[in-house]
Amino acid sequence: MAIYLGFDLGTQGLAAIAIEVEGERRRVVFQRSLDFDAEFPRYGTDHGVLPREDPLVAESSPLLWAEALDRMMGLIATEGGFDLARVRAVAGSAQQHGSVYLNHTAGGTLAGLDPGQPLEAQLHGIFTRKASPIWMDSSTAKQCAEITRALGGAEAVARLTGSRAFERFTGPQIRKFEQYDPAAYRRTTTIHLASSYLASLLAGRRAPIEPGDGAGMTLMDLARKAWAPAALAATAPDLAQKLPPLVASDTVVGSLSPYWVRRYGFPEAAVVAWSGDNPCSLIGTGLVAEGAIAISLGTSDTLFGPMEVPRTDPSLAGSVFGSPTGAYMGLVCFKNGSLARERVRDAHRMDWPAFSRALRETKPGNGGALMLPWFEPEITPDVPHAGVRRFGLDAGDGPANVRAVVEAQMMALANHARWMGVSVRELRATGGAAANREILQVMADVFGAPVRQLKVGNSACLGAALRAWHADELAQGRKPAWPDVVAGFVEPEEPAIRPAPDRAALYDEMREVYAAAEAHALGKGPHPGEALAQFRSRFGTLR
Ligand code: ADP
Ligand code: XUL
Repeated sequence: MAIYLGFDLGTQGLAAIAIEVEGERRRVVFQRSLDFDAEFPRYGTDHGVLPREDPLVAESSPLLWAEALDRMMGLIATEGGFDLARVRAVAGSAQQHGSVYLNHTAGGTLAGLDPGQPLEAQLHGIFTRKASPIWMDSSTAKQCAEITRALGGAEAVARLTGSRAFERFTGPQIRKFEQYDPAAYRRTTTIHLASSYLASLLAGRRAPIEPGDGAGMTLMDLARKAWAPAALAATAPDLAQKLPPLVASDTVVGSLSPYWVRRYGFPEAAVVAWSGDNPCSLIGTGLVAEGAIAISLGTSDTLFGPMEVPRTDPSLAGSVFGSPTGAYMGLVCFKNGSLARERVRDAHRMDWPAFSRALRETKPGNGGALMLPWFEPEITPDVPHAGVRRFGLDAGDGPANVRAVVEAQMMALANHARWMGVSVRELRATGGAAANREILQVMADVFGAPVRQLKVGNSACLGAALRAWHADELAQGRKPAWPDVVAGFVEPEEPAIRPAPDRAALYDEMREVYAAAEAHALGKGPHPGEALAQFRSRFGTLR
C-alpha cells in the first residue's frame, strides 16, 4: 500500500506527516514535529527567528532548516513504523516569502552529498548569504516604494502580481540584498524560496518554484503564471538568470537523491514541487472549490479561500496566490497572531488553560473595552511601527486583555476579508491555536458562522502529503479529481462550534467600532470615543 510524505517548514518548527492510501482506505500513519528553539539550540533562535537588533528585521537560518530536514528524515526512517520502500512520493509546504541565496558550487554539492556525513555540515560553502529573510521581516519599505514606482503604482502591481508590494515579499527582499551587498548578490547564482530550497535538498538538484508560492514574490505575472519581465527589471539586475523556472504545482521535480537513499534507506521516491504553507493548507482543509474559507491560527493568522478567477482586493490589503489545484486563492495575513496571544498570556502569567478560562469568564463585547493588538509591526492593515492601543481597557486586567486580543484579531480577520465576497456559511480552523475551542468560540461569534476543527490539525503538512499523492497519480497517467483526493482526510470534527445567536447584533456593531478605532490609529478618522460610548450604552452592561 502506497505511502506519501508531506513536510511543513513553519516559522517555529518542521513537521512531517505520512499518509497511507489504497482505494477507499486512507489514513495518517505518522505525524511528528521538531521545535527549532528546543531541538536546535545552537542556532540561538527565539520562536524560530535569529536574534536581531533592528526590530524590523526577521531572519532565520537555511542551515537550521537543512539540519531539521535531515533529522526528520532520520526519524521517519527509524520511527515511522512502515517499510520505507512503500514511500512513492514526497512534497512539502514552507513558510512563504523567505529566500535562500546560493552560489555556483551549490549544484555540485547537492548532487554529490556524502551519505556518511550529516547534511548541514556539507552545505556551509553553498550560501552567499548566511541568514534568510523570512515573512516576519518588515524592513523593506524603501524597496517596496521603489518597485511600486517603477511598475506604475500599487494598483498596477496588484493587477500584475496579485498583491501590492509587501515588505515581506521576496522581490523587495532581493532588492534590499542587492543594494546592501552587491558583491554577494553578483556571486549569487540561484535565489530560492524556502519551499524550492528544501525541495532541492531532497532532489539533489535545483528545484523549480510553483505558482502558489511564486505569487508571493512581487515577481510573477499572476494571470500567465510566468516571471514578469517588468517586475524583474524593477527589482534587481540579472534576476532572470538567478530564479529557478516556474512550473505547475503538480510537477514531479526529481526523485530522492542518493544521499537519502543511502543514508536512511529511502527509495528513489518522486519529489513533487514544494509550495507555500497557505496554498498547502487550502488543500489540507479541503477547500478545493469556491464558496468556503478557512482560518489558520499559526504563528501568523491567515484567512484564505479558493477563487476560480483572480479578483484583487481594491483596498490592497489582501493577496491573490496560485492554488495547487491550478486555480487561485485569496489571502489576508496578520503578523500579530499566535505571538500576540502569547504576549498577553505571558504578561498576565497564564498558561493556555488559564487563557481559555479568561475567555469563558469574560463577556462578548468586553464591556466596550477594545485593543488594537499591534505588538509587532502589522501587515493587515499596514502598521509600520509596533504599538498596542487600548480603548477603555486597563492594561493590568488580565482576563479583559485576553478577550480584547482575541476579539480584536477575529474582528480584523472578518473586516479585512470582506473583499473576497464570500458569504461565510462555515469556517474551517487550522494551525496551532485552532486546538483552543474558546478562541474558536469567539471566532464563531464574531463571524456569525459555525467553526469546524479538523481531524488533522496541521493542514499545511497534510496538504503537502495530499499534493504528493495527487502528483504521483497524474504522473502515472491517471486524472485524480481534487474532491476525491481530499476525501477521507479533511473531514471536520463533530460537533461544530456554533455562534450564539444573541451575539450577532453585538459583533456587527463592534466590528464597525473596531474599524473606526483602526482608522483613527492610522490617522484616517476621528477618535472612536463616541462610537464606543454608543456601543457601551447598548451592550456595555454585558460585562
Ligand atoms: P506555524 O504557523 O509556525 O506552523 P503552528 O501552526 O504550529 O505555527 O502554531 C504554533 C502556535 O500555536 C504557537 O506559537 C502557540 O502560540 C499556538 N498554540 C498552541 N497550542 C495552543 C493553545 N492551546 N491555545 C492557543 N494557542 C496555542
Ligand atoms: C502569508 C504569510 C505567512 C507565512 C508564514 O503571506 O506571510 O502566512 O506564510 O506562515
